[in-house]
Amino acid sequence: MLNPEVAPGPFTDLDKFVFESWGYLLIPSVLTADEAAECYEASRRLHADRDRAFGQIGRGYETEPCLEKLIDHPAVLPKVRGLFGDRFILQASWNTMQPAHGGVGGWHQDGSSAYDFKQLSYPVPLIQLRASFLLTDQTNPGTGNMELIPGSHRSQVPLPAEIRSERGDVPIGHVICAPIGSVLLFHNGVWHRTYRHDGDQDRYTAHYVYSPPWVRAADRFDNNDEFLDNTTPMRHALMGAFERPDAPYGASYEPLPF
Ligand SMILES: O=C(O)CCC(=O)C(=O)O
Repeated sequence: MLNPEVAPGPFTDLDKFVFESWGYLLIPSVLTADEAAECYEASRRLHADRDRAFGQIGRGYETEPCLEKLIDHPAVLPKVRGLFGDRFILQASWNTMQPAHGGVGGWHQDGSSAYDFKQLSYPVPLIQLRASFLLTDQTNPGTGNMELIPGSHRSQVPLPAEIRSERGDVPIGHVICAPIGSVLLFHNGVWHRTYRHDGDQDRYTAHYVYSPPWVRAADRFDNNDEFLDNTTPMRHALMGAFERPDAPYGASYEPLPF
């Protein structure tokens, strides 16, 4: 299957071309099967108190060390830096559960329905760059894959309303097939949905969303002080926690401690 596969780590000129063309990259097998299994168990704990229905839980990094480690994973962070430069934040982290035998999700672009990113400019700017760690094997279609429409972040027209309301198929829909532990990195403007899941095991995916520093966090109103006190300098900085001496987000905004 044709996949925009790239190597972990440095963001190369070819990575940039692939990302600009399709709006996403796939880094295969970033986590070992054991690491992914540890994150899977952590995900189960996060979702333990809710119904077994599709749903997303934020801030898992505050209580689950294996999910905290993914915030600045060395296979992924250089790509985020390559796209955003030296100043960006973790805008949100969502841990998604799709129950066994779950159907397809609705097509959408990421952003804010309160003020759509496409009101800002064309093409839709890169405001939310998402790294999705696949915590289950998704080498075959029908395993709770993500489905993306390549290049759709540049489409001047929306996906037709009837396709969206019927959750219909699209001839250029790309069902991402990748082994456990792979990472999908994608632009907020790419139309995407959750693909169907025919398997017997609930599917969990750990999503990490990076943004310019002035974007408001979406998984928290405030940072958790205990987490900030105990985490690494890089993760502390990625939470957007810094002293604002005079002009917030001005020249005093320190680059990340790479
Ligand atoms: O199925 C998932 O894990 C992600 C769902 C989705 O499309 C989203 O969070 O925007």
